[in-house]
Amino acid sequence: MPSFDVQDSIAAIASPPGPAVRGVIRMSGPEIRSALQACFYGALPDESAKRSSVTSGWIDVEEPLGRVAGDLFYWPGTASYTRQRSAEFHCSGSLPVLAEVMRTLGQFGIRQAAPGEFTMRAFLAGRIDLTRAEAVLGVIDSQSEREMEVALRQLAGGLSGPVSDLQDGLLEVLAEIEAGLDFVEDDIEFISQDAILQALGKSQTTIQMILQQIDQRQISQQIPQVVLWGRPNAGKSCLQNAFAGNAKAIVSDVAGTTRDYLTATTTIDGMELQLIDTAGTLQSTDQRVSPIQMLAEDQTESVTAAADLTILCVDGSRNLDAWEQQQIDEMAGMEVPTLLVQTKSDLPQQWQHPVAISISSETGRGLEALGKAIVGQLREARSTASNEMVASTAHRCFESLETAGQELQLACQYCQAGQGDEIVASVLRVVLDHLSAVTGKVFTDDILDRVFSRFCIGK
Ligand SMILES: Nc1nc2c(ncn2[C@@H]2O[C@H](COP(=O)(O)OP(=O)(O)OP(=O)(O)O)[C@@H](O)[C@H]2O)c(=O)[nH]1
Ligand SMILES: [Mg+2]
Repeated sequence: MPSFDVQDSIAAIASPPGPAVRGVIRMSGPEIRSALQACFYGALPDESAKRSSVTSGWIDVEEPLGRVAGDLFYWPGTASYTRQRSAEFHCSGSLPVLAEVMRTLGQFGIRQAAPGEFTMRAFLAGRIDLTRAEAVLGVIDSQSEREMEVALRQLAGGLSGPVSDLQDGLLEVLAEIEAGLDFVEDDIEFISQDAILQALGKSQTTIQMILQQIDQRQISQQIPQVVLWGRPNAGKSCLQNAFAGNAKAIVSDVAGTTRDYLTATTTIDGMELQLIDTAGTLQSTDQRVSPIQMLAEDQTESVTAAADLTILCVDGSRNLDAWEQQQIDEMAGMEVPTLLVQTKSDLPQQWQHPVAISISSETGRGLEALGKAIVGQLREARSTASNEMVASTAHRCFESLETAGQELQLACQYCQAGQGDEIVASVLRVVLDHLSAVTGKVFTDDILDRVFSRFCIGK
């Protein structure tokens, strides 16, 4: 549990656990200078220096180690991450050595930091807002390149920007309404009813947009889904097996082998994704569609609609049929981005198309290019789905934003009904409070506890 006392001095091993050549001990707080003066042997940088500096020396610890040599990075004033006097001692990465240094610092009044305490100090000092603090955690916690990307984007501003703009806009409206209230007797109107309604309406749209993005984020947080579809016998199952490697799907030259969709998780170019093999589509040319086939095709349609990307597999070794030609013609307008794959390129090819990616699951030819195209498409789709955010931020902010939206709606209604500026102003203050909870301008110990206790020690 993090401590909210920022006046005492803290230290923690900040290098990752496990054997490492270099170890780092991070310190922050007013007392670290006097503690270092007592135990660090080396030229401590001048306290009045404007910038951080590094100096070599050693820290005296108990025998048998005696002394631990290292480099001391020192931030004298408020230029540090926590805006407090801060330092890092870089030395041997051996855990017993680091533990000895921590013990020595403890003897000089520097206590072990709680999880997330450095980041919490940065937050309390106004260096970062809550969504960025959560982004720091997101970066630390990220399990994949994708999660890391989202967290880094949030760290760079993400949600803070739009919410701050929203606050600024509403504060301006509030200020004008309140100014009008002061001069109500002089009959001076600072802002017209129409202008208030327009500003509130605009803010409401922004809130709805952010809420929608949070919702979408929850969907897009899943592993991307890539669906293979096309005619029976096109080579979909072979392609899935070629990528997933574990020959999961049954393949045969009997058309209609796959009746249920099969999911395989695989990693292509560092991106984890789900490759879904579906039952081939008979529709329209074969009138004798069995109930099982119809069910299978319905399933194919629904997984295709929910996919992040689809791959239309078309057999290159035989002529295109009318249905395939139609799908290729309509590809550009499909709701889900679609790649065209020409399969069985090891056999004599019967058709050509400028955007088709030619592959052979048999020989492996073209699979690398297809992999790159898949990952490229998914990355592009993701970068346009802006404002993705760390799950904990989304979870924490959703309620505040939703309430802010409802209160704003109320303010609009009061305004429209001509209920008086006083009541509109009071509701707007409530809206602003809820928005402040998003960025952490208004926070409770409980929120801080929830956010920072999930960090690891040293961060
Ligand atoms: N020569 C060659 N044959 C292939 C290739 N890919 C698939 N095949 C053959 O094509 C036939 C159909 O392959 P599948 O992967 O089962 O086709 P599917 O699209 O899953 O078919 P359904 O499950 O019936 O919809 C099998 O006999 C495969 O061996 C390839 O790259 N080269
Ligand atoms: Mg199949």
